[in-house]
Amino acid sequence: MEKIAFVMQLKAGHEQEYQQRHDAIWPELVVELKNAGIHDYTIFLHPTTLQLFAVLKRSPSHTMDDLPSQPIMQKWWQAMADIMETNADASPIATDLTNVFHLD
Ligand code: RM4
Repeated sequence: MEKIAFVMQLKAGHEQEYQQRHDAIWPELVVELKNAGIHDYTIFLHPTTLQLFAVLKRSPSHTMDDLPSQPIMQKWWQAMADIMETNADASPIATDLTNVFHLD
């Protein structure tokens, strides 16, 4: 199981809205993410920079690379685009992080 982390960016003034939308995450999106081999997916919000720190585990046979072409993923990204910094296709701008330390 591989653990990866990346950072996204929330737009100012949308902290509560971001929380509420994830509290009500679509069950079909959860199924899609799990089917892609994702487990133990957490997003933390930085209180002042509004960076969204995401960390997740993925199975060796994960299909995360196919997620951007899945209709439910595209629909979620479209629905989130008003409160996140996004690319032209509405996917969130995400910067992959380098793992520099781990303690089991
Ligand atoms: C985030 C963002 C990510 C998605 C999670 C569930 O706000 O859209 O791409 O994986 O939600």
